[in-house]
Amino acid sequence: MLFKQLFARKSIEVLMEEMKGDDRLRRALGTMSLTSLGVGATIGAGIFALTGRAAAQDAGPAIIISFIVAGIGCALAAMCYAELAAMVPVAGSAYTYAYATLGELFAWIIGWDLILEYAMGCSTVAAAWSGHFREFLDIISFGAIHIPDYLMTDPFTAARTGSSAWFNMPAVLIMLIVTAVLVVGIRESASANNVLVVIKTLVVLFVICVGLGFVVSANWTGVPVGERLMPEDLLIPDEAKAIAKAEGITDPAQVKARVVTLSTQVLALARVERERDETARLIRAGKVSEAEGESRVQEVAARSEKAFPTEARDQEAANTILTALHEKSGEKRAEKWGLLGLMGINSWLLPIDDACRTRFSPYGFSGIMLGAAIIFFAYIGFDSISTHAEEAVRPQRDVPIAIIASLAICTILYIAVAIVITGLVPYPSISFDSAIATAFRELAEREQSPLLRGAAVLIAIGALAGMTSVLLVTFLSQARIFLAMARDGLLPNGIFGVVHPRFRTPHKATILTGFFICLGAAFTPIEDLGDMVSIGTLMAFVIVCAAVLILRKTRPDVERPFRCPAVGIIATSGLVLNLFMMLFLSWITWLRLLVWLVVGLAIYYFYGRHRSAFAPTLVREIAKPGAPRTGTRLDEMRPR
Ligand code: ALA
Repeated sequence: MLFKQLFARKSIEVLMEEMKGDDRLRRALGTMSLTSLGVGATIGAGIFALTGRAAAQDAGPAIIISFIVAGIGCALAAMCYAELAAMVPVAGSAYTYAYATLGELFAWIIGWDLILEYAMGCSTVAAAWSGHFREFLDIISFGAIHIPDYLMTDPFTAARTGSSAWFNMPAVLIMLIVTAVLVVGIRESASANNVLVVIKTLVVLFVICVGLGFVVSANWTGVPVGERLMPEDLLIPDEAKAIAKAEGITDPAQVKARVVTLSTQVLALARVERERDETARLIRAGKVSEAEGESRVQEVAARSEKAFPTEARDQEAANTILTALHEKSGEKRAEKWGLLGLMGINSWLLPIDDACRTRFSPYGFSGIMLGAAIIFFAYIGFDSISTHAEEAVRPQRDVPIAIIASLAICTILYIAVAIVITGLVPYPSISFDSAIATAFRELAEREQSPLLRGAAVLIAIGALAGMTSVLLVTFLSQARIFLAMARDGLLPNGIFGVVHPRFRTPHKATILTGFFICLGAAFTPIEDLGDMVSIGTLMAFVIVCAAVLILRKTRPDVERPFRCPAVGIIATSGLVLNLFMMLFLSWITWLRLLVWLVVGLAIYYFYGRHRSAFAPTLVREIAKPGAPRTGTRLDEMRPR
């Protein structure tokens, strides 16, 4: 019986029947509002914050290609989303599609997985919001207002850089505000969202237009490969801290200063060494002459020599750290290969990397793919339109158009921003936390230009507005999915299905979810959160592509107002490309995904399967004389 329930599918007819109830959401959103929702949920932390890290340490200027790759993965999935959203235009998104195609167990898995995309996505965006808030205060107060470091980040990130911290306070504050707004109700918030979307889109256009005037082409193709950041560089602060301790330094400020000095010196030495290794490889491969190789090494030495250690004590310390880095580099570099490293596939890909390593793509093919997997986060959100299908005026027409339009707008803007940011700043120096705002602030300082300073303020405001709208729409989408799951009995209806009598919002679910989002934002490193969100969403996209293929076979009869063109090619390529991007994420991210899914399955086993509308007890009740007809709304079948 259980087996039957696990694969029980909610028929499309039942889904459509459910749409007719009185308690459905009001249909008020047209194509423009839906597209605006999509853009609202998409442009945010990914482009304003995560792009910096991925460009600096994963892909280099080739992050531009990473954006194209991730954009293609999303476009393929978007076509599949569009077909399903037009066919099954009810709230719940991929969760509902999975219920209709793959059965209850998969529906639960995807619903649980979507929590990673939406709720954990909010934590990530809130953490990035915090970095921009500090940048904003810094610029407008000329450095006078400064939130202490220990209230700006989570303890784990602080520990990685040799300091300590309590929690990320601004991230918690913005989440508390967003939660309060959503509890009181922004059901009619389309216009507020439109305003935020206009602000952020204008700011992004402004960045592109103004930034293009200041790009230096040498930043795309002139930074020596030896200057790239390597995974083992992350170990430098810890090693430097250990040396400071061994030197008897105890005062935290002095430890920090020593860590900064040693880190700069070690990086300068490591760069020359890496350029030497790289040119030796190229000489062996016959790609450059000995003389050309030597001049490349000299070029890097000249760029770095200012930072070389001069005192004997510093030289000894730097050499100790360099030796430790050499010892651990193999292990750290393998980690970067993600699951591919664990499977040993990196040994095939390494030669490909070497062959296509240039100053434009210093991290090779794997860097481009890893960059794509990370900045994939920036594209997340266009699919949240499908969670609002129930509120669309003409869902079968508007939802597919809005999904494709918002993705197209974001893709074009992202590629342009990537071109600008990597042209403004040499990639190893791009800020990890607030790439665009910091680049403009530094530009303003260099050019001594009040106008550019004003531009930096504008960008910080645009980034804050942008991320706030992502938080609002994403959190709202999470509530929609919980609502759909509660309606089906897979989550407690008393919490996730109830609506506040006055505010008409799912207040209990919002407060509970807001609490967990705050915890995530306060105490978890932003890159770990971002990677979890990316892997969760990629998995959702893979399932959606699979669902379209399955449904074409099992239900060819159902009307499809939008048909994904060349479905065999598009859905299959979407499935493969998104799966391939997943493989580049670290094994620890995979492990976390696995743990997350196991916890989800346990909840389904102990709770959901007993409460679902397909639970055997309920099915028996339905079969009794006088019970509701099969095919009536599932809500009516469930005991109240
Ligand atoms: N795509 C959204 C962002 O970048 C989640 O903030």
